[in-house]
Amino acid sequence: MIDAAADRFACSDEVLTPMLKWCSYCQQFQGETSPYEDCSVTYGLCRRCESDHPDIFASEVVRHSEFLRSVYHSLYEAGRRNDLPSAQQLVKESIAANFRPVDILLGILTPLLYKIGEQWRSGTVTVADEHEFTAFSGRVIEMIEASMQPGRTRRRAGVPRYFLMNAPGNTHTLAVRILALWLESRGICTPTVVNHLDPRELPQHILKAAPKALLISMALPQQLNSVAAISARVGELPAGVRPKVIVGGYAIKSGLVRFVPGADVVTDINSLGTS
Ligand code: B12
Ligand SMILES: [Zn+2]
Repeated sequence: MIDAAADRFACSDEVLTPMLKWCSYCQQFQGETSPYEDCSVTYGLCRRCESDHPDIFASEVVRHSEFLRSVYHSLYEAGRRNDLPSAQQLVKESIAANFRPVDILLGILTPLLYKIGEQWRSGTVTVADEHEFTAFSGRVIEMIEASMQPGRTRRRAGVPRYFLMNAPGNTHTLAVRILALWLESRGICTPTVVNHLDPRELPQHILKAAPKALLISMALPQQLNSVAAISARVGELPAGVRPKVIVGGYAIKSGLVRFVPGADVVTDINSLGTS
C-alpha cells in the first residue's frame, strides 16, 4: 500500500473495529492490520495495482474509495430498515464493481457488526435493533454464499487443512460462517461446525477429518476455560493425528485474551493458509 494514496475515514469515534485495508483501484480487500482496535478503513493501492498502473490518477483512486464508502453507509441503512432488496442490489453493484463477494463480508459487514455492537453497548440502539441487524447480516451472508456458488472455488484435494468450530457456549455464529466462506474462497477445505459440538465427540471428528489445525472461534473471555479444556483434550491425542490448535475471534482480536494454554492465538486471518 502506498501512503500517498491512503485516505482514511472513521466510521464513528467510538466504534472498535480493526483497521481495514482496501485497494482503491481493483477494489480488493487486502485484510486487517494492526492496531486491531482501530476504527477506520484505509485505502491505497495493492502491490499488483501499484506496479501494473504506475500512472493511476489520484482522482480515480478517490472515486473508487467513495464508492466503497457509499456501499458501507448504504448497507448500514438497509440493515437498519431490514431492507433485503436494497442489500441484494448493493451486493450486485459491488460485485459488478469488482468486489470479491467474500470481501463484502470481511471488509464491510464485519465493521458494521462491530458498529452495531458498540451502539448496543452504549445504548444508542436497543437489543431488538441489534437482533434485527444480526438477522439481516445472516441473510447478507446467504446472499454472498449464493453469489459464490457459480464460480465456487475448487477445494484442493487431500485432507482438510483445518477443522473449524465455535467455542463451547459461543452463540456468535456469524463469525464462523464468514470465516468458513473466506477459507473456502481460498480453496481451503474446512469442515465446519457452526453450532454446538460436544467436546467429548471432538476426538472422533478430528480422527475422521485429520486436519492440520483445529480453529476455534472465541467471542468472549468467559469462554476461555472451555477453549483451554479443548486444547488440553487435543493435546492428549497421539502425535501423528494431533492438530495444532489455533484460537481467534473477538476475544482475541480485541486483546481481551492474549494467551490460551497449548494453543496459538491469531489476530489476523491472513496468516491462515500460508503454511
Ligand atoms: C451479533 C452479536 C451477538 C448475537 C450473535 C448472533 C449470531 N447468530 O451470531 C447475540 C445476540 C446472540 C449475542 C449475544 C451475546 N453477546 Co454479542 N455481539 C454481537 C456483535 C454485534 C457482532 C458479532 C459478529 O458477528 N461480529 C462479526 C464477526 C465476523 O467478527 P468477529 O467475531 O470478530 O470475527 C472475525 C475475527 O475475529 C476472526 N475470527 C473469528 N473467529 C475466529 C477463529 C479463528 C481461529 C481465527 C484465526 C479468526 C477468527 O474472523 C472474523 C472475520 O474477521 C458483537 C460486536 C462485535 N464487536 O463483534 C457483539 C459482542 C461480541 N457481544 C457481546 C456480548 C457482551 C454478548 C452477550 C454476553 C450479551 C448478553 N448479555 O447476553 C451474549 C453472549 C452470547 C454467548 N454466550 O456467546 C460483546 C462482548 C464484549 C466483551 N467484552 O466480551 C460484544 C463485543 C458487543 C459489545 N460491543 O459489547 N451477540
Ligand atoms: Zn489492487
